[in-house]
Amino acid sequence: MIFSRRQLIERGSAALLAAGALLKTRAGARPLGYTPVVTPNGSTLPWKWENGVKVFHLVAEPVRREFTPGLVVNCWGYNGQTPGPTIEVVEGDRVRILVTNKLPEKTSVHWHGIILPNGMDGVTGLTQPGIEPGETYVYEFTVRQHGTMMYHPHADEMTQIAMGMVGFFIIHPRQPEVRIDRDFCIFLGEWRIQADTATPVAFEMTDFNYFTFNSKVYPGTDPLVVKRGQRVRVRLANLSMDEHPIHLHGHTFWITGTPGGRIPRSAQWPETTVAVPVGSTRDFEFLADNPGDWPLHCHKTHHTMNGMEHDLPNMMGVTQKGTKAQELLPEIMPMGENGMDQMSEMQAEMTDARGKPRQEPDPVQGSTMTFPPNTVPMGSAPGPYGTIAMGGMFTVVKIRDGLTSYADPGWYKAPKGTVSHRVGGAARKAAAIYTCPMHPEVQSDKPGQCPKCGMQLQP
Ligand SMILES: [Cu+2]
Repeated sequence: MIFSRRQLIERGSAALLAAGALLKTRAGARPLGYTPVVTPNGSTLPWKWENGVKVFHLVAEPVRREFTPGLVVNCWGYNGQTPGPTIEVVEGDRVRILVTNKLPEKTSVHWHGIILPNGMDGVTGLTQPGIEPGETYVYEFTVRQHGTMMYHPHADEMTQIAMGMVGFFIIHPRQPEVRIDRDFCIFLGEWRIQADTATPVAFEMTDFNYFTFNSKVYPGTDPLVVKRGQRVRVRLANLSMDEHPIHLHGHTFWITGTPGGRIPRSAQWPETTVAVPVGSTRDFEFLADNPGDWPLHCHKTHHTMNGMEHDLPNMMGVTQKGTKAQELLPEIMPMGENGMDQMSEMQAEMTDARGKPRQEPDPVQGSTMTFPPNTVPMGSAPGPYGTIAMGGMFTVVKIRDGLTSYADPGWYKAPKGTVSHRVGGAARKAAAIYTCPMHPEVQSDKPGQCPKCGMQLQP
């Protein structure tokens, strides 16, 4: 029997189908040829081969996302997540992406940064009709470039992006220039969520109060766990309303990529902070040769705080007892008299060991202070040396010797003699007056608890 070339190919694929379940469900069944990207607090979208095409399925839908223990937010996203799962392909791949709309309004998906036929660009009204609730549309194109791209709706953009509808579209080069051991991607986001509510104010333009890495705020953000000596890439994407300068401690990195692809080596530059412009992505790479717990965070200081309100009087250096604010809002503490530290220490007392805010009184600690529902501290995470007064866009890159897994290894144990420590006398405490942060009229010359609310008195 003689087969034509075409028949052979068809027979070949039929034979493959028999054993096909494996290939279809496990995309990793053939060698990937790249280090898969890790999406902290997220995942990668599975795909299946169909006659040489990588087929993906995105479902646009409402999503409930716990930004950190104690704060659950009504978002919109894809496949139960915000950001949507990361799409990961290789330069030259033919991709088909089915998009099903389970939102209450029409949507579309724009493949941000990708060069494709005009009709696949996903702009509602311009290049296609909107995908109505209940409908499924198909996008298909061949990727002819590499880089860190994004996907997002081009339909009611203000609402849908503000509600969390963003995702990474990573295209690996066919022939990588460097070998990367750990490749992370982090989507930057900002939200306005009023105290005691769970739905973001989608029309907020400037005054955001939660700033997220992959729709999580610290301490809810996963650490980036790395073995000493590994080459690390971090890909950052920004579809928020502000630029975010993301800073890494303990290392110099090189800015190596944009949605336009890899920056030629001669044009890469060393940095410690990378400004990620709105509507773009930035990749940076470094050699993880310095073990420790190294912060990776936005350097806009308000972007590492949770639930901050700004429409308040300046209380810095002001005795709060007897002020109008105290009179009008007896339960609200606008800001510590000596800075915010007082506030984080106070809020730390109101959280459990995991940094989760207490919504019930704590009889053990004797405190009756609790957080309003669905509200978290501005920054009061438990750290190895006390309270870490950070929230928002903050995580820790944990670089270690001798790791056998990428599970959180706990806090860094610094070698003896390498930690900053006190020299000279003890802290000023002699003439301290102890007051209740919530009831400044309560004053004592020794530590204790406020008879009104049970809070620990502060010096
Ligand atoms: Cu920022």
